[in-house]
Amino acid sequence: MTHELLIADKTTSSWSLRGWLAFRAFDIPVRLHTTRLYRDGFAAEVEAFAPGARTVPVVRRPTGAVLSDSLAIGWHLAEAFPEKGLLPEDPAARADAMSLVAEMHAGFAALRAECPMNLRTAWAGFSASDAVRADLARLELIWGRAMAAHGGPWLCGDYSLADVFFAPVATRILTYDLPVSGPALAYAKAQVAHAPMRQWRAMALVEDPEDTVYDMALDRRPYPAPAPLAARAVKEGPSENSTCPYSGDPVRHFMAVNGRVFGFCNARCRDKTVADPEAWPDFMAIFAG
Ligand SMILES: N[C@@H](CCC(=O)N[C@@H](CS)C(=O)NCC(=O)O)C(=O)O
Repeated sequence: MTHELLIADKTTSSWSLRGWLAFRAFDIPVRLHTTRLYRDGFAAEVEAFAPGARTVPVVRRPTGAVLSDSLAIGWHLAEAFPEKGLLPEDPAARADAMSLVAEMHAGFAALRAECPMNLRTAWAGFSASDAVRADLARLELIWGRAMAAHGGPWLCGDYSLADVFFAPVATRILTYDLPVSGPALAYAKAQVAHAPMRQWRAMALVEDPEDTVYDMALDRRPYPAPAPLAARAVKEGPSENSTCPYSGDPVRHFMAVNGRVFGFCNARCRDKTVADPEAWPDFMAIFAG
């Protein structure tokens, strides 16, 4: 029996990202369902998945009970899987992580409204309003305090729910080139280089259609993440591996990287790996082997 999670567009749905990271970053099994924002049928699909829910992410527990908000999902998983480390064990770090999560969930309205998440691109020449600058000043204060108190490398020591909730804020700092100090910039860079974040973006690039909803009237810059290994889909093998690195099933779809060919059981697994091979530890294990 597995939790089921309904999310929307990976490129732009920052709350979906938080819901997914709360499972993925802590290796908690989940069955994923996807809908699309701003389309006829969104409300009906959410309602069909979980009666009474109105937004994504939404979780259906194995018992059938519903969690219809990212904060509730985070608290529930921390409680249901105490061994997974969603919240630090140290009481002081745990209290700080809970405060950071709650403040992110309730606040930073200007930053969220004026800098929508878009993982396909970065923008040149964005000018931060006074309200966004005030949000950034608050971020710097609470991030700096938490890291100084708990020693890093993440906000409250090891990666925790606090980092989950600030992941889409970190991408905005980089994609809008927001004015922050060195430590906040370094934290934002660590967030976009984190493997689960890279996995989410790789899936966004291959699964989401281009969408103009959050386009800005600004020039585009390349997305500021580590450059992926150059890989491409190829029609045929043979491949070095006979079974898929993810499912263990026989390979039928192929990818070339560094002059070598690897196989996958389906095109979706192949394509998400083409988008960013190093994001996927199971693939990298055979690549390095
Ligand atoms: N407080 C909610 C916010 C969720 C939310 O606003 N999700 C957006 C997508 S990122 C949504 O479902 N929007 C659709 C709508 O508001 O109709 C949470 O933390 O989960």
